[in-house]
Amino acid sequence: MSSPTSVSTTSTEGTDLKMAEESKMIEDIKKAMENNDTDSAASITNKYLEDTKNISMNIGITGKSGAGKSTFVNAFMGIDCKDERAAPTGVVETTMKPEPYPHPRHQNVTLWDLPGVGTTKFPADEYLRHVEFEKFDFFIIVSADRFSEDDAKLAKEIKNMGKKLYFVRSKIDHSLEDAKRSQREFEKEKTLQVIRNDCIQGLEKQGVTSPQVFLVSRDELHLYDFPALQDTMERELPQHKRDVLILALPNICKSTIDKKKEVFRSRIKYFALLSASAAAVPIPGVSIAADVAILVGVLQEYLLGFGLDKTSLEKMSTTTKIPLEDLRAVLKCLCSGKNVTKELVVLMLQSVSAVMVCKAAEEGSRWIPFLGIPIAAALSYCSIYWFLSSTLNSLSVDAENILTKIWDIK
Ligand SMILES: Nc1nc2c(ncn2[C@@H]2O[C@H](COP(=O)(O)OP(=O)(O)OP(=O)(O)O)[C@@H](O)[C@H]2O)c(=O)[nH]1
Ligand SMILES: [Mg+2]
Repeated sequence: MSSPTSVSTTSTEGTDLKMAEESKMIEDIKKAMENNDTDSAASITNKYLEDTKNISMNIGITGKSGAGKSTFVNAFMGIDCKDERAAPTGVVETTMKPEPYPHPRHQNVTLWDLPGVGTTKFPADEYLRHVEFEKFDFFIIVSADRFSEDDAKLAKEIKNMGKKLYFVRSKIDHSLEDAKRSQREFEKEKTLQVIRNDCIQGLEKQGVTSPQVFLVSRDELHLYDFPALQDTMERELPQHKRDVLILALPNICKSTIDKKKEVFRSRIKYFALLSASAAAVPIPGVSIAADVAILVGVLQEYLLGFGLDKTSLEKMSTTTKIPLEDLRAVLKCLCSGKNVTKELVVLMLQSVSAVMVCKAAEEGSRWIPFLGIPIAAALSYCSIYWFLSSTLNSLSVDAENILTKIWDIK
C-alpha cells in the first residue's frame, strides 16, 4: 500500500519540488489502480486535495491612520465597505489592534487590518513582534500621500525579518482630481508617473532599497497598478501559495479569471481519479453516488472562486444596483448563481452526451494509462474529466459576462 503524499506548506518550497511531488503521487495512484487497490488510490488523492484546501495565507495590511488600510482590506476581498463582513472604514474608525478578516469565500485566506506603527507608538521591531510578524506571508504598507519615516523604518525591519512587502499608494482618484484642478495642462499618465516616482524617491531617501510602489484606487481596482500588484505578489510567492492567492483575488479583469480557471483546471485530474477509484468498486450505484458527492463540492468551489455563488451574486446586485435578474440573465451555466445540490448535479450530468464523454477519453488519457485499469474506472475518469472541464469553461465565460455587465454601467 502506498503512503499518502502530503503537500508541504513551507514557503521555501519551489515549483520544481511541487511538480516532483505531484508526479510521484500520480505514479503511486496509478500503481494502486493497476493493482486494483482502489482504497489506496482514493486515500492518496483525498489526502492531497485536503492538504491543498488547508494551505493558509495571512496578509498584513499596515500604514498610517486614515491611509485607507481598512478600505484596501475590503477591496482586496471584493466586498463593499457597507457589507456586514467588511472592515469598518471612515474618518473616525481607527484600526487600534490587529484585526483578522477571513476572506468571505476562502476561509483559509485572512487579511489582517493592522494599526499603523505611529498609532501603537512602538518602535518598528517591537511593533512587528507585537503583531506576530512570523505568521504573515507578506505585508502591504498603505499610504495616501508620501510614505512617512515610520513607514520606511517598518519596511526596513520587515525586510530584515526576511518578509516580503509592497507599498500601496492609495486614493489615486483623489490625487488625479486634485491634479486636474491645479494643473494648467493636465496629463493623466504623466501625473501618475510623478506620484509613483515621488513615492519611490521618498522611500529610497529614507534608506529603503528598490521599493515596489503600486498606485491604487478603491473603486477602480482594474485601473492603475492593482493588476501589476496582483501579478507581482503572485510571481513572488511559492507555487502552492500562488494558487491560494489567485483564487482569493477579486475578479478585476479577464486575466484574473483566466488564472483562476488554470488553477482549477490543474486539479481536475485528481477529482477524475477519485471518481475512477470509486468506479472500480464492483457495487452497483456506488460510482454514481460517489461522483455526485465529489461534484457538489467541486462545483461549489468553482462558484466561490469565480464569485458566482448565490450570496456573491446577491451582494453584487446590491453594491452595483444592477437588478439580480439582469445579472442572472448573462449567466449560461446551469449552476451559476445557485446553491449546488445533488439534484442539480444529477441534472447537469444527464445533459452529458455519450459522444462528448468519448472525446474526453482522448484528453484524459494523457493523465492515466488505461492498460490494467478496469474499463468502468477508465470511463468514469473520462466522463468526470470532461464534465468538469466543460463546466469550468462555461463558468469562466459567465464570470467574464458579469464583469462586462458591471463595467458597462460604470
Ligand atoms: N476616494 C477614495 N477614498 C478612499 C480610498 N481609500 C480609502 N478612502 C477613504 O479614506 C477614509 C479612510 O479610510 P480607512 O480605510 O478607514 O483608513 P484606515 O487606514 O483604515 O484608517 P484607520 O483605521 O483610522 O487607521 C475613508 O473615508 C475611505 O472611504 C480611495 O482609494 N479613494
Ligand atoms: Mg481602519
